[in-house]
Amino acid sequence: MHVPKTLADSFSGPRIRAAGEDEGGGGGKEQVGLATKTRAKPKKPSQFKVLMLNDDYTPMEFVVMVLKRFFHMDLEQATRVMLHVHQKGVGVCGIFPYEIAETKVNQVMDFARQNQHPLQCTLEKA
Ligand code: TYC
Repeated sequence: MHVPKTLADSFSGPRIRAAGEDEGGGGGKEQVGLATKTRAKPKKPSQFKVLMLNDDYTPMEFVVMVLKRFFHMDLEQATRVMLHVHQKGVGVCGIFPYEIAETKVNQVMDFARQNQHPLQCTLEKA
C-alpha cells in the first residue's frame, strides 16, 4: 500500500513548488519565493469564433456600431464585416479564448435587446 511520506506527496492535484525550483525537485539551490502551480499536461487555451448572424430588421448602422464598440474595429473594418454578414448570412467578428468570446456574445445580445433589435451573435470552436 502506498503511504505518502509528506502531506504534499498525497495531493493528486497540481504540484505546488517555489518559484525557481526545478521541475524534478532536489539538486537545485533552495529558494524562497512566489509559489507557482504546474500541470502534468498543460492545456492550450482553446479559441472560439464569435459569429454575427444576418437578419432582415437590424439596421446596418447598428451592426457597425456594435462591431466598433465591442470588437474595436474602425469604421472601414466594421462596414466590411457588416456587409459580409448582410450578403453571406454569417461572419466572424473575432477569435478569443472561451470566456472572452462568451462575454462578447452576451454584451452584443444585451445591447441588441436593449435597443429592440433581433441581432443574433453566437460562438463556435475555432
Ligand atoms: N440585413 C440587415 C438589413 O438589411 C443588416 C444586417 C447586417 C443585420 C448584419 C444583421 O448581422 C447583421 N438592415
